[in-house]
Amino acid sequence: MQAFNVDQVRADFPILAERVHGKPLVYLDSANTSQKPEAVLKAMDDYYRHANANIHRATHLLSERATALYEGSRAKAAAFLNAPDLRTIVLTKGTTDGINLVAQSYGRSTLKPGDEILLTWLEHHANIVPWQLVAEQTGAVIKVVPINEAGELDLDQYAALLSSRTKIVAIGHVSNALGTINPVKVMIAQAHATDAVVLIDGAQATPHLVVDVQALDCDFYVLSSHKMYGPTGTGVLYGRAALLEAMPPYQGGGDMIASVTFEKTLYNQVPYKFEAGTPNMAGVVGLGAAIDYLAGIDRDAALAHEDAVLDYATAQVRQIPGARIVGEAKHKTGVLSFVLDGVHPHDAGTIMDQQGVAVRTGQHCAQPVMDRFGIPATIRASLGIYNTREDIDALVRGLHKVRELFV
Ligand code: 7TS
Repeated sequence: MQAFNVDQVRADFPILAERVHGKPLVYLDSANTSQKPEAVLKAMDDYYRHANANIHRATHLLSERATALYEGSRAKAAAFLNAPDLRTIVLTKGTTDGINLVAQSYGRSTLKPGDEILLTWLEHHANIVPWQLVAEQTGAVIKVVPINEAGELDLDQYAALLSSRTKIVAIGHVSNALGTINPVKVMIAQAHATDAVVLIDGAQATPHLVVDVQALDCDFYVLSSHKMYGPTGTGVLYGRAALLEAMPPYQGGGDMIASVTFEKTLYNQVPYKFEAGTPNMAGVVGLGAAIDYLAGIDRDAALAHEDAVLDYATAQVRQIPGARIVGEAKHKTGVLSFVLDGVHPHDAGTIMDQQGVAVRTGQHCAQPVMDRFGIPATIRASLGIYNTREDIDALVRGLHKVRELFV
């Protein structure tokens, strides 16, 4: 493993050399989707050049290669999350897919009218809407843990909302809109004390934090490859083996069956029971390469670097007249959300783009968070391992330009 060197890391990401509108690209939208290192691009290209065939089926060499690569990525994902065994790793399309799987398979088969699903005000829509769908289908009721002015969960309210009626608790590990890191380990233990099953939405956590599902003791953990330097269209659902074994299939089709007759179909063992149809094999190979890439860097040092850039960004943006930071939790990572008095975030985004600075503006698929703070949208700068203080200086120059034009 190499010491963390941001210049070296930047050189691994070819797109960072791109120019946009004639300016060097300053990419501050990694919470939306991260950029991909050469190693990921190469692994996917190599897959199509040397191994492409359908997995688990044919007896020819290419199919064996494809299957070995696909299953190899499952093993890498298990190691990445410190999952106890390969049966607990379901390869999905991403976080949204993983949450819908759990809601429709586990939730729909176990929830009864009046049962409660506990969410938080910080959730991304992907960790709200699937639960609303299953609540409508089963008569379960959704409860929501409030947040304070800093954008932190109210843990007293969390404890008060947990009861014997609570069957599922679904919590984001890190908020995509504010960057708040939630104390999920203690929250999981509290939920287990009332026998609730806990799903952690790790979409914004795995790009930054080292995650150990056994240490967390969660029941389900979901992530998206594309936010952690892998390709789009792939992700991971970790599930406790006993739960996955007992859950009905989510989708039916090829590869998830043991035998099919018109009278009765027997399902394949986990995790294959949940992987119907031809999966995104090249994407899964890319996910494996992204995990290898992260394994090759000192992640503690990478996080320290990202946090130092976030602290710098916070201090710099605070000095801009009329700027107000939204979300000032004690424990944060990766995200700086703010508003500028007198400027609509979308206008700011457009002016920033013309200067080569890519930020996201809007409600970030977390409308309840915006509603909580009484604002329609924020400007969000989100960080990856490749961002630098120079990127933040460009952000700040861009924001001064925005103020010149609008204020
Ligand atoms: N959960 C969280 C916490 C997220 O941040 C996102 C995507 C999702 C779930 C959904 O992930 P997907 O890969 O299935 O789409 N978040 C964002 C964002 O912050 N900006 O764009 C997408």
